[in-house]
Amino acid sequence: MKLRIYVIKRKHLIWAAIILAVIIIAAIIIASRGTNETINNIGSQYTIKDDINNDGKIDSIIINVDKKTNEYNVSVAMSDGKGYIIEADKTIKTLGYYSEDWPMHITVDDIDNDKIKEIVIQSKDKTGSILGMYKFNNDKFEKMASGRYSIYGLIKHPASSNNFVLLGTRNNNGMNYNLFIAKEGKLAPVLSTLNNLTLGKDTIASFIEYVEKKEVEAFNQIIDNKLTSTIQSGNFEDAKLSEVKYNKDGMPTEITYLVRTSVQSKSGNEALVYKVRLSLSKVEEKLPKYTITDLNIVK
Ligand SMILES: [Ca+2]
Ligand SMILES: [Ca+2]
Repeated sequence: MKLRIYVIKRKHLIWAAIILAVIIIAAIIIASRGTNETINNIGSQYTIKDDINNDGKIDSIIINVDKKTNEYNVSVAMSDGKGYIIEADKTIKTLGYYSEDWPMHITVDDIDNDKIKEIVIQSKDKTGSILGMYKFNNDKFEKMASGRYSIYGLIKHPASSNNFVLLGTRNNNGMNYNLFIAKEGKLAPVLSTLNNLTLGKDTIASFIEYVEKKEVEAFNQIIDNKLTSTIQSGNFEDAKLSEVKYNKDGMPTEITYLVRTSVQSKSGNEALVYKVRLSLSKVEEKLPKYTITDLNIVK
């Protein structure tokens, strides 16, 4: 009798171990899928599912790469069966070219708060980074913004009913940030100085400089030293401001960026994406200063 009880218990243990293993494997699969969705990098063919036109039904953004030219084509299949092509900017003339170390990155955001979601495409052409922002309006996709921008961000500020949009470029002096107010499908430049919305521009510029191995001394002052070993030498591609947290005065206290870079490896160039968290460290002459307090490689 005692022996029988022992056998049943052992069976239970084996089953418990099997169930535990299945749960762990499922958790790993779910966790890795979650990371992929956050990054949304696109290979040679990819579909993004989202409700663009706010009819409660899921639509598909279909991304294809021309096998001969490596050029991207992006179209949208709405749930009602209608299809739409997203046209490239007439000056830039392309939505971008695929490469393994710098694939297209698509963000779906309701930029102007009208419940219809806009499509933001970050990519590269033969000159460098390009960005296109498209709005579904009057039964077609219209260009809301486009240009040689390398940073995109959607900012929902607690003191404003309209969203702000950040479009940044990189120049010899660091980063150049342009802020816009998004309203009724249009982006209007923010003319008044929004001192507290520097969004850690100088800190992120120093980070990029450090990735490309310049300005090392200045960089030490704006990063928690134990984080520098995470950084690999590479080339900056583009970035996205992914999250902003505010204090009660509307001052950003924590800003998170996804920064895409390319690193050299034996098998060629590879994409490396950093998640960089900046925290407010001090305010100097009303300007907030930020240090890097967390840094992870997410791909
Ligand atoms: Ca829909
Ligand atoms: Ca919208």
